[in-house]
Amino acid sequence: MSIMIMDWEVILTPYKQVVEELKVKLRGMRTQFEYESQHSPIEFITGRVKPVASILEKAKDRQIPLERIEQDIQDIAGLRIVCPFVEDIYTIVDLIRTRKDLKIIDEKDYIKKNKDSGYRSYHVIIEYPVETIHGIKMIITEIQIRTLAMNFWATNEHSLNYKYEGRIPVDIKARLRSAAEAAFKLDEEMSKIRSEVHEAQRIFHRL
Ligand code: 0O2
Ligand code: 0O2
Repeated sequence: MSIMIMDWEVILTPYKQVVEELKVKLRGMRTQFEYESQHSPIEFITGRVKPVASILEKAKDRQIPLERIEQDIQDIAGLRIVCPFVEDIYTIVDLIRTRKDLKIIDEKDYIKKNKDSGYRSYHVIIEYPVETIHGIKMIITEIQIRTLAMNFWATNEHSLNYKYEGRIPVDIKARLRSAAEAAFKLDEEMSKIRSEVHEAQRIFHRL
């Protein structure tokens, strides 16, 4: 039996660097919008490196061998962009697609098709080149893009999952699914109000 000893500090250092670099770069987008546009499609940006215990748990659950962790667990480095409106999410995804400093390797639209839990977000999986003392290392990173309402739901559901150790009772699960729908209706209604107000303003300025 071979025992693999992982030096997590060494493995995770480039991931920490990627999260820090991307936080600066994506927050730069937010600042630019604030100066150049009447509406900023970004409310806030967070990022984290997955804790070692969560990496090991995910690897165990999905039967990922330790030597495949860096390829098969795609959210060791994670960034989150939180937007005011649903349409802002697609504006941000389009902007990410035009960037030359990263390569998109997968996209998951859990907004058009939400997860069974009720979860909604847009996930972009990228490859990002980071300079290390051994040369360039390509790091797989997950960028989650969601509205404030989706984020409110996801953080609450996430902490309930933690509380119930992944076994949320069925009645609570059903209520969470309907809460997710209510959150999405709120998103849709706020978008409608916003576009109607914009239209009214346009007509007013033409008069
Ligand atoms: P919980 O409830 O355990 O998630 P900053 O000062 O903003 O530069 P900071 O404060 O160290 O940096 O971290 P940041 O960027 O504000 O992010 C903090 C919280 O967001 C952490 O939660 C992260 O777990 C969570 N988070 C951010 N981005 C992601 C992501 O892409 N994926 C996941 N899964 N989580 C993310 P807490 O505070 O530890 O609480
Ligand atoms: P944490 O604690 O957030 O770091 P797949 O193999 O594609 O089915 P995978 O690779 O896990 O699954 O990717 P997925 O499901 O597209 O996205 C993974 C991350 O999305 C999760 O990370 C969560 O952050 C978030 N997520 C996905 N589904 C849900 C959900 O139902 N509720 C909430 N609150 N978040 C969700 P982790 O690893 O679960 O953990």
